[in-house]
Amino acid sequence: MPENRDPVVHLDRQFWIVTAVLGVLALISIFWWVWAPITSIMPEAVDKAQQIDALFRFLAASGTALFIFICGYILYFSLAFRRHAGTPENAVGIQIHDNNKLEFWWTLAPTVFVVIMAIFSLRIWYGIEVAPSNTLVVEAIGHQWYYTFRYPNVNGEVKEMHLPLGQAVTLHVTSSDVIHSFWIPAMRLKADMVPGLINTFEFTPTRQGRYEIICTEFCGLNHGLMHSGTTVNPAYVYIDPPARYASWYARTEREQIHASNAIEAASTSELKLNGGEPRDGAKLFAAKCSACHAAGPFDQKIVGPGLRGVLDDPAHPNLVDGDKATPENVAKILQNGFKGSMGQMPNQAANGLSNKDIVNLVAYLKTLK
Ligand code: HEC
Ligand SMILES: [Cu+2]
Repeated sequence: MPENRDPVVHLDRQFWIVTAVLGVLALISIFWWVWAPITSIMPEAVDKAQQIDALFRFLAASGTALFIFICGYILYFSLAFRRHAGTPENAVGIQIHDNNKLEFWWTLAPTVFVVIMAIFSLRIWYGIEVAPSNTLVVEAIGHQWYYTFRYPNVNGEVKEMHLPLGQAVTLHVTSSDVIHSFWIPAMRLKADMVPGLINTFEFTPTRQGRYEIICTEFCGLNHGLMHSGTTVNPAYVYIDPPARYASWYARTEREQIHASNAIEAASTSELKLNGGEPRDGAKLFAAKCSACHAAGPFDQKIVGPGLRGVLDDPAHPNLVDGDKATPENVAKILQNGFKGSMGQMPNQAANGLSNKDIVNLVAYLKTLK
């Protein structure tokens, strides 16, 4: 038996025929993915949906083509080089050592492919995550087991989500209790709703209509209700032509102001502010305030100003309503809300706060120095 001599392996005609067949199958799969009627199953309601579908087509096409080649060759080689009858059981197969040319190409090709994939994905991700200015800022908040939405200058939370066609939207997503997940299939956008954390999307609605919202994270017994298909809390996003959106917005702003006035009168009683528990306040802050307020400096604005030093900042001796920054006056803002140049600070009822909650929150805000 000749030793230490590289055997010459010829790829015969059969191999090239198999390769050609696999190539044709791969091409068919690529054409299928380029053509696949995704939008007849799920419409593309925002600009990002088109980009995400393009990425999906690219990934699915390249994945399927690779799958066909890899599985095809595994099958072919295991048949072509199987042990033939008559070969001794302990026979040793052909020993192949380095092949620099082959190794060079099988390193380079996947590297280039992965880099292309990364650039393609990152560009889309960047567009989803990074805010251009002058967008409509909407917040979606998960609850057990429904969603509410906040709009600039609208008091409290509303139950329906309306968006104007063609206007850029910044959507902040958070939760008031447990982790939910916010998914609008027609937008191809999904994010966890986490108490105390805000996930953000940027997109522009491009297609009018009513689209379903689905909670995709098991969030308790009635998780299944957080789906448009249910009759209890049907959750939809409506993409309206600008004029219809404007009239919905105007009506909602009016209705919400009315609702909160009624509650405001009931809650303007004086509070005793001593005995607050900062740790309870911190928890409340994470759950109910952090969607709009950072625990950072005043200029670190989310919807409202950052609240570090709200009671202890020589640069801001007064609160946004012009009153002195005292615990009593902060409590007053928490009770009554305040509408100023930045937007609407919701009142006690809209934020779902008990009097004790306010006392704890003020105690917590005092610790933010
Ligand atoms: C929907 C968003 C939103 C939520 C939720 C919210 N705030 Fe505000 N808050 C605002 C806005 C907007 C302002 C500023 C109003 C203005 O001046 O235009 C504000 C102002 C304030 C101020 C006055 C700050 C200053 O420097 O004068 C305090 C204090 C405050 N909020 C505390 C809270 C606390 C505590 C919570 C949680 C219970 C909370 N806010 C929840 C939007 C919000
Ligand atoms: Cu949920």
